[in-house]
Amino acid sequence: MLVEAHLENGVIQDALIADTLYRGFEQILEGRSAFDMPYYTQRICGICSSLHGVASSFAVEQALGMTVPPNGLILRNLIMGSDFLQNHLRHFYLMSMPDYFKGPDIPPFTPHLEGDIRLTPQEDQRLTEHYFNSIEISRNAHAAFGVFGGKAPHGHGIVPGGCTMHVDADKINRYRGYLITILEFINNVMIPDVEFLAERYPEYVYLGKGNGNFLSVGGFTQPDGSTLFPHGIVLQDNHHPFEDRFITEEVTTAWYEQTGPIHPWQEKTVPDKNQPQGYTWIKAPRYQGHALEVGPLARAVVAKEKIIGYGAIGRHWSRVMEAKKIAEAAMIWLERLVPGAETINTKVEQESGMGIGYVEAMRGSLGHWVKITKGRVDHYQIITPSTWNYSSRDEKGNCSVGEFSIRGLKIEHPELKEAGRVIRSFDPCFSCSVHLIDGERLRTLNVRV
Ligand code: NFE
Repeated sequence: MLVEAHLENGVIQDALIADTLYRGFEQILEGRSAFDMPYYTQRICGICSSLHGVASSFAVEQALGMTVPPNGLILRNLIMGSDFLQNHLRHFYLMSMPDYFKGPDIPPFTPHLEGDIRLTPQEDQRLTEHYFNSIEISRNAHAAFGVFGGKAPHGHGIVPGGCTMHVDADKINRYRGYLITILEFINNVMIPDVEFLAERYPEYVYLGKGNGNFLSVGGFTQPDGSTLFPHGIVLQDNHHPFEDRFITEEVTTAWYEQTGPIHPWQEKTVPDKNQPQGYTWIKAPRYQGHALEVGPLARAVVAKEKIIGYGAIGRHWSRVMEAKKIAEAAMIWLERLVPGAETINTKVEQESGMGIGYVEAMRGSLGHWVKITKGRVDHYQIITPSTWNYSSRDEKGNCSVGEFSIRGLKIEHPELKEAGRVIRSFDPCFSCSVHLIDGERLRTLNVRV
């Protein structure tokens, strides 16, 4: 991920945020068996794998007329739930918290990002301990994923038609044992920690807010058809129902063969590194022309739940509270599993069709669109959450929420720490590093994301 920030008098005037890796999964999937989609698409990413597995399963099930038994739906929710929990624990403690406390003088805390640490040495020590405890707890979340998913990441249990794993009392108890440790940690450590940060860094509850437009496509479908996360759109405080037909993607400033704004059914993904206006591999999804924010804060806004602010720590607070909500829901899902009942139904109504799979992933709304002919994939399109949050500029010059959120930010620290704090609050999926190029002094600053 590359962030190019333009500063004047210490204030970010504008920023371009680019992804320098080409994904190419749309081409990889063409011509393959529709039933293999959860296995391929989970490889898009290691931190949100199960969500791609379930989104692709939903899409294939809709295309081929498949029905998932209640146990299968609940098992998938338990797999996705544990995947969310490992993600939220790791993102909060390992990726974001180091922006706000000083760890010991050893890797991975060195080199320290100097400046604006407002904690006492005792408080630094306490958060360092929580940092290491969170690794243990997030490992429990991955172990819970493995109970019903076979392994984590890239679980084998998720398939079109349900989940391959059988349900018995031993597995329920194993999952519950892991979940209890996670819920205790969330309640006793993680929630107090995020509230402590909000208290010590109060302006960051608001700094880095987005453009006021939010999306949730709905997530964690339950056997009665309800979803734990509702779907909807919020445009400047006005709530609207979400409709697939209003989604477009365009590539005006991305490295692809040019098309206008177009729905994913018609879209093609043809890379072209020579596009004169190109600066990134990220396309530009829009909803009725609007760039939208997705993720835990967006889900809370769409659901009309409590939030504490629209800025960087506001996002972290919503993420932590969401972890609690998911862990509590998982306790109930465990009660609803029926040992011995079927978990999968592979009966298909037809061999060809079109299907859409929507899920809420950790970072926000995820969509898969598939056209299948005689059991093989004809066309596949994927829009991931980070594509929404960090899209390229569109034909009207409108930027993503991610670029918008750091405009106007006052910078006092040489490593652009303020911008890093805001960028990381979206939990961007580009692994490794952000490279900040200081144009005046012509040096590149590498900052962990
Ligand atoms: Ni690579 Fe993912 C999530 C998906 S991309 S982490 O959450 O889909 O934003």
